[in-house]
Amino acid sequence: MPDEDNARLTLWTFDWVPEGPRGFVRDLRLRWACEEAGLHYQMRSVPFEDRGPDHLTHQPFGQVPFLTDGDLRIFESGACLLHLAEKDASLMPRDTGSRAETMSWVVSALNSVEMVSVPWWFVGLASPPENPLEGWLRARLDSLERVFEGRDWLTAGRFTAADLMMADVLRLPWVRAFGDYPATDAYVARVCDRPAFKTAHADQVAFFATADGNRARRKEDGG
Ligand SMILES: N[C@@H](CCC(=O)N[C@@H](CS)C(=O)NCC(=O)O)C(=O)O
Repeated sequence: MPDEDNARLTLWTFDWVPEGPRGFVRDLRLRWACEEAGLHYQMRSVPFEDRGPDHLTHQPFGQVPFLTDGDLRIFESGACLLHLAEKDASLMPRDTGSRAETMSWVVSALNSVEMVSVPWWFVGLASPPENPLEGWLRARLDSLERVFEGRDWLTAGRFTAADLMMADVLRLPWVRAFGDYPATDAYVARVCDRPAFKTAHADQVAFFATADGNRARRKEDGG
């Protein structure tokens, strides 16, 4: 939960983004994890338009999210999520086998699914007659469909950080629209129906809406 007074955990995002990505900026993964685990955190932002040296010392690619936890600095949403997950068994099971599975699925969401879905989407923006990455994405989504036909959650028989990351990668509307995947659709709907996701999503949308207001006021003031 956001807590300006007691949080040593700070999640960083941009001070503003255009309307399209709102609700999808990857700081949502970290907000969501904190909400699931009841961790106190505060939000801080770096300029979207002017990515300065201080930002680059936290995130070498000038991206978000990153976090600070006391003196500790972590970047990459996967690394940040794993750090947060270690704080609470609701996100990271304590038994060795389930921990290993949870970590495997978190990394696979990023390195086997998002690693394909993002380039596929990017190539598609140019509307080529055929997207050469379509077969690659289809193979990944077909495999996942078979997984979700057999279980409600990726590991441990319950929600973990693995589901958070996988659902966040899969919930993008253009990924959902890619094909007919009923078991995956049901999985994504199940994971995103969690109150913690809804809070994190609403908070992010509100954060950027406030940023719009602040921008408009600065413009009025001639800033
Ligand atoms: N692999 C990075 C990707 C981060 C990323 O793409 N962040 C987007 C916002 S969701 C961003 O900063 N975009 C601006 C840019 O790439 O310049 C992670 O998972 O943290």
